[in-house]
Amino acid sequence: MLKLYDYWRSSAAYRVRIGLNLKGVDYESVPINIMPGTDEQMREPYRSLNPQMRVPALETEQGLLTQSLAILVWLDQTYRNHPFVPADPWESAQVRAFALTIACDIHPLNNTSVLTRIKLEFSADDDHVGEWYRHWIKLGFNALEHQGEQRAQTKYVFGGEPGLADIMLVPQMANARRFNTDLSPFPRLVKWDEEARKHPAFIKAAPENQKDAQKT
Ligand SMILES: N[C@@H](CCC(=O)N[C@@H](CS)C(=O)NCC(=O)O)C(=O)O
Repeated sequence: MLKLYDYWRSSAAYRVRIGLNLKGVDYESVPINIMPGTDEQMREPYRSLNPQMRVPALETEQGLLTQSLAILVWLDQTYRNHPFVPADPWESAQVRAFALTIACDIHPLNNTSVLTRIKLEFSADDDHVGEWYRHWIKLGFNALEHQGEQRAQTKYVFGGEPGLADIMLVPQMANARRFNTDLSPFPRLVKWDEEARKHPAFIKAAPENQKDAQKT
């Protein structure tokens, strides 16, 4: 069985949990506590297993996979039911652009290690950290909301079934709510997120429904 090195509050791991559930693939979740101060991702035995020292990582029959987007592509190519991206090259590029805005332009700037560094090395207090966090979300969400306005209204981000864009959006919206981001300028994103969170694959993947939730 696949083994997912996971953390309930990790939005990157949340993406992979949704992907696994949409494909209907059984997996074992192995929690790695990344809370600052505990930092299991930086300690043995996880550090040797995944020198990147981040979650998620997926243990497969062929070896360990890291990076949530690479894992999602592998899942999509390995399990052909419920495709995550459309077959059409133009449409699939739109979906990937949406996903990469979150994966490359928002998430890396708001990662735990980045927040810890601006606190410890640059004396940012909690208010500054919150401002920093919300700043990058607002910039990225502005682009996604504006691009969404150019398209017809759809149930999910790119059509009638949830795909890669929804897999990326829902965890990022959870982060945005956690840091009290004003989401009123992003009505389409809010609507898509609300819709996706009713889907069983997304419910099962939700942070509060993980075995390590709130205990750590
Ligand atoms: N680009 C990576 C990001 C992985 C990542 O940064 N995960 C965070 C949790 S969401 C983490 O493990 N952080 C630990 C740290 O920053 O020390 C991916 O998409 O998998």
